[in-house]
Amino acid sequence: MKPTSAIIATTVAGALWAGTAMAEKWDMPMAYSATNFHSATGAEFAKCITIGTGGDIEVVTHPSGALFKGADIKRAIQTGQAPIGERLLSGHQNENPVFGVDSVPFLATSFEDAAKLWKAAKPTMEKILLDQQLVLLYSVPWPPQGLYFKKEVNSVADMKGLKFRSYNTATARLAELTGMLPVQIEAAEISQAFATGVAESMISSGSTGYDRKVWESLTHFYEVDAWLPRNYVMVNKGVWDDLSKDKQNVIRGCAALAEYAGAWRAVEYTQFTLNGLRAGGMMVGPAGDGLKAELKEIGATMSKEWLKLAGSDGKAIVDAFKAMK
Ligand code: PCA
Repeated sequence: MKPTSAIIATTVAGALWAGTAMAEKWDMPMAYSATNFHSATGAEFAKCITIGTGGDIEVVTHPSGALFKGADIKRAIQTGQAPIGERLLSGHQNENPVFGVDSVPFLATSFEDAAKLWKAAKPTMEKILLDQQLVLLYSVPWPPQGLYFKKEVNSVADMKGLKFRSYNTATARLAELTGMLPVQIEAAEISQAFATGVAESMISSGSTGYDRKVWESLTHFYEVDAWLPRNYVMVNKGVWDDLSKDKQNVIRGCAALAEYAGAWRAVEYTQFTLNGLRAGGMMVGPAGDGLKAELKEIGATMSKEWLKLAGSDGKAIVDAFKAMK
């Protein structure tokens, strides 16, 4: 480069830099498909921050596990590889059983109860996450969890030996207790897992089955309403502490809106996606009484196991939740 063009290039770069000196880009990894209601809520949350900070913080969402896979998102934020992101809360149940409070079978089985359980659990979750250098921003439930199969199932005996896609410790344990073979697979990868026979059954919401078009491989969805797990959005504590109070307030405001909008969408999405499964040719309906009774028994075993593992923190959350009912 000739000296004059080098000077011009430096000056132009300097001018651009001065114009955007305050702007920061925050990449926000998310694990679920772009069309999913959690991802839609996250995209609006991102826009709210960008608008609310006058463009000083531009949040860019990366759904479908495109930037980090679901299982890697929390660590990426803790280590500062990404400033902000969303993950399934109970995905960390293996680190601390308390994270799995929303996946205790038949503890909270409606949107209303799931909201109460979250209210009871939130202060403890905030504290645990803060100790891990993470600030909790908002959390949104998934619709109730039901069972997917590629055949009619009327009892636990019918489930024996099936390859079962799990997404956390509770779902893997459910597989063990029903004689199925658990294989942990991220939602982003389940269409392929079902198509290739790596998995042939799962517990999830109608939403995830709809997002991943599982009617291409599966035939039955039994509404069990076993639990309503939650996603949550977290920000790295160092990044958070470096923000001005004004910016923190904007982000808190956007988070409160997102939590409200996300919870509303979750309810709307429930019937919409169950109808979508039907339109795809699947049988969608409640589990039979016999199967339900067997699942309740397995749920009781899992609840006992969870309470033992989650200790006094777990018990305090469950007691606080029961007091709200
Ligand atoms: N969908 C997510 C978690 C719970 C749900 O409904 C999944 O299956 O991975």
